[in-house]
Amino acid sequence: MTSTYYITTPIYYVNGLPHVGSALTTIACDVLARYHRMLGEQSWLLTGTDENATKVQEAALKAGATPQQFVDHLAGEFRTSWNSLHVDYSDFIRTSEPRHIRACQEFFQRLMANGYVYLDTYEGWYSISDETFYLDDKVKDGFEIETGKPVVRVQEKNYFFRLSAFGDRLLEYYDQHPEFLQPDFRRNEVIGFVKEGLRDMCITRANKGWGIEVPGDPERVIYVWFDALINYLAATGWPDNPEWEQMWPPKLHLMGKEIFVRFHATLWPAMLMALGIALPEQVYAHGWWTARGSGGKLGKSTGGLPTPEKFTALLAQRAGIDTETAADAQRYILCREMNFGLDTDFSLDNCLRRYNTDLANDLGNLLNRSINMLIKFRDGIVPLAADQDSEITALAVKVVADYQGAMAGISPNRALEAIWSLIGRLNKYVDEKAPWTLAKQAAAGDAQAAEALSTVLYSCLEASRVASVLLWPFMPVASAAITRQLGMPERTTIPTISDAAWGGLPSGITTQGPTPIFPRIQVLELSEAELIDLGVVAASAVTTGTTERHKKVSETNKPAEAAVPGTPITPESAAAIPEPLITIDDLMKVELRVGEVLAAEPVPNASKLLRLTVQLGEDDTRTILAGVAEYYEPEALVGRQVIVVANLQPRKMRGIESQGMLLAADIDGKAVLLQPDSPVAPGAKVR
Ligand code: ME8
Repeated sequence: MTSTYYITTPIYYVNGLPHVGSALTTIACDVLARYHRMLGEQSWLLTGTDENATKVQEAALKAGATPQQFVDHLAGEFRTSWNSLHVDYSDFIRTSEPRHIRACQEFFQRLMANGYVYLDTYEGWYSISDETFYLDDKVKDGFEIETGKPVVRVQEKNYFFRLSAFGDRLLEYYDQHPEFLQPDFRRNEVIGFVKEGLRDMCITRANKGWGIEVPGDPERVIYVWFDALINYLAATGWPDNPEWEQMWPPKLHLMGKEIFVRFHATLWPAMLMALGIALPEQVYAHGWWTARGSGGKLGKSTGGLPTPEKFTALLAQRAGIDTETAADAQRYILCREMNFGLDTDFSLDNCLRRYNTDLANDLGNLLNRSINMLIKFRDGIVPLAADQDSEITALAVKVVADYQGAMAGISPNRALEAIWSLIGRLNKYVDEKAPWTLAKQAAAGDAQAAEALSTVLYSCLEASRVASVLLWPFMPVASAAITRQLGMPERTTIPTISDAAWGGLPSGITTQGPTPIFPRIQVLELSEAELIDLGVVAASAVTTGTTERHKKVSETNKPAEAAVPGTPITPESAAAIPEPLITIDDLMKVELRVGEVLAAEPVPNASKLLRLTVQLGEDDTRTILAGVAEYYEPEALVGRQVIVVANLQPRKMRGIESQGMLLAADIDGKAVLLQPDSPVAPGAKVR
C-alpha cells in the first residue's frame, strides 16, 4: 500500500477535441486530487490520450494528416484545455510514447510467457466507433444493437487473452472487496456480466500501419483497449523503474459508465491478476451527460457538448468576468449539475441559471452583504465575537463532515450541496437577525445589541471563509479571491482541511471593499448562432427548425440525416435561413424513393465519389454520384437498396451528371447509407 493518492482519468481518444464530457471527468479527478492534498496526502493525477485507435487513424486520414501529426496536434489541444480549466495534472501520458509502448509490449510478452495468450482465428464483428469486438448475437443489420454503432465483419488470425480463466477469481475478488466497484449498484451489473460467462478476448488486430506492434509479430498490433488500460501502469515507470510500486496501485480510476463493466471492472483486473500485479483500490463509474427527451449519451458523434474553451468564453462574456474566473465557474457548474452516479441531461440554459442562482446570488450575496455590513457598521474591521452562535458553529462542523463524506463517496455534487447548506443558512440568518436594527440599537448605547451584531457579522464572514477553504478544490482562483476580499493574508500554501474549522478568521483584520467575483448574468437566452458556434447544435440541423427544434434534433441523440454529397451549411448561412419550420406541403415536394444499386465504380481523380447505377423502377435507371467512397467498397454496394431523393435537379460533377441523391446517416462524420428495413420493390415511395 502506498500513501500517494494516485488517481486517473480515462485516456481520451484523440479523434476530436475535448468537450464538457471529458472535462467533467477530468475536473472531478482534479477536485479529488486537490481535496486529498488538502488532507495532507501526496496526490498524483494522471491523465492523457489514447492514440492508437483505428478511429483515430481514420480521423487523421479524413483530416488529410498523418496519424502522428494528427495525434500530436490533438494531444496538445487536450493539454491546453486542461490547463485552461486549472487542472493540475501530475503526468500526461500518450499511448504513442516509447514508455507506454515499452510497457505494453512487456505486458504482452509476460502474459504470453504465463500461458495466458494464444493464437487463433477471430471471426466476428468490430465496431470502429466503439473500438470493440462484438459477437453475432449483439449485431443486427450491420449495427451493434445497444449502441447503434456500425460494425464491420472481421476474419483475422489473432492473439487471444484467456479471460475465461478469470471469472471465478474476479467474482471472489468483488465479494471480498465491496469497495472496489462503485457506485454499489453498478457492482451488481458487473457481477451479472461475469456470471453470464467470460469469453476469451481477441487482443490483437491486423497491422494497418498504426498501433503498437505485437512483440516479434509485426503483422499484428495490440488491440487498442488492451493497450490503453496499460497506461495506468506504464505511467509509474513499470517495468523498468525499480520504484514503480511507490505509486502503485491507484487509489481510484474514474470514468464514464460505458467503459466500466467490460473494460475497467473486468478485463483490466483480469489482466493484472494474470501478471500478479495488485489491483486498483477503487473503480468508479459516473453517469453521462444525456440529451433532454431521449436520455441518449451526448458525445463527439452526436454533438450537444461544447468544448471547455467555448463554454468558458461564453461565461466570461455573459458575466463580464476574466477567463480564469469563468473557468472556475465552469468547474463549479459541471460538478454541481452532474448527479455523479447517475445520468444528467446537459443543458446550457441550466448551466447559466446555475451560475446565477448559486454563484452570483447565494455565494455572491453572502460575501458582498457581509463585507458591506462590516464596512458600514464596523469600518471594515473584523470584530472579536466573544459569543459564538452555537447553532451556526454546529452547522459548520456538520457541513465539513458532510463534505468529507461526500468526497470520500466520490460525490462532488453532494460536497457542493453541503457547502451551500452553510451559505444558504447564513443568508437566512442575516435576515432573521436584522443586523441593521442591531446596529441602530448599538449606536443608541445597547451593549448587548453591539455584542449580538459582532456575532452576526463574524458568523457571516467566517462562514464565507470556511466556504472559501472547502471550495478550493473546485474553484482555486475564486477561493483565493474570497480570502483576499476578507482581508486575509495572501495564501502561500494550499489550504488544509483543518483550515475549515470554525474560528479561523482573525479579528482585527480589515476587509477590502467587496467586488462581485461572479456578477449576475443578465441575458440567459442563447441565440441560434451562439448554439451553433458552441457546438451544441449541429449546423446541419438548422435546415429543419427553430432553436427549440434544433435542441430537439441534437437532443434525440440520433445522428442527423445527411444527404450525400451535401452542400456544407455554415453557421452564417444557417442563421440566415428565414423560414425555420417547413409545412407538410414543403415536405411533400421532396420525392423519396427506394432504389437498388445495379453497379458501382470509383470516379477517376475523385477519391470521395462513387458512380452508382441505381434502378428506381422498371424503366427508371439513374446515374448517381455519392460521396461514400471512403466508407464503402463499390462491390459492397451492388444489390443493396438505398433511399434516393428522386426529384432533385440533376447536377454535373467531374463531368458526370448526377441524377439524384442518396440519404445517409452521419455517424462520427462517416456516412452510413439508409436502406429499408426489409427489401421492397425498387421505385417504392418513401413517406
Ligand atoms: O473511451 N458524459 O475515450 P473517450 C459524461 N479512450 N462523460 C463523458 C461523456 C458524457 N456524455 N462523453 C465522454 C475512451 N465522457 C477510451 C478510454 S481508458 C484506458 C480508455 C468522458 O474519448 C467519460 O469519462 O471516448 C468517458 O468515459 C470518457 O469521456 C470517454 O472518452
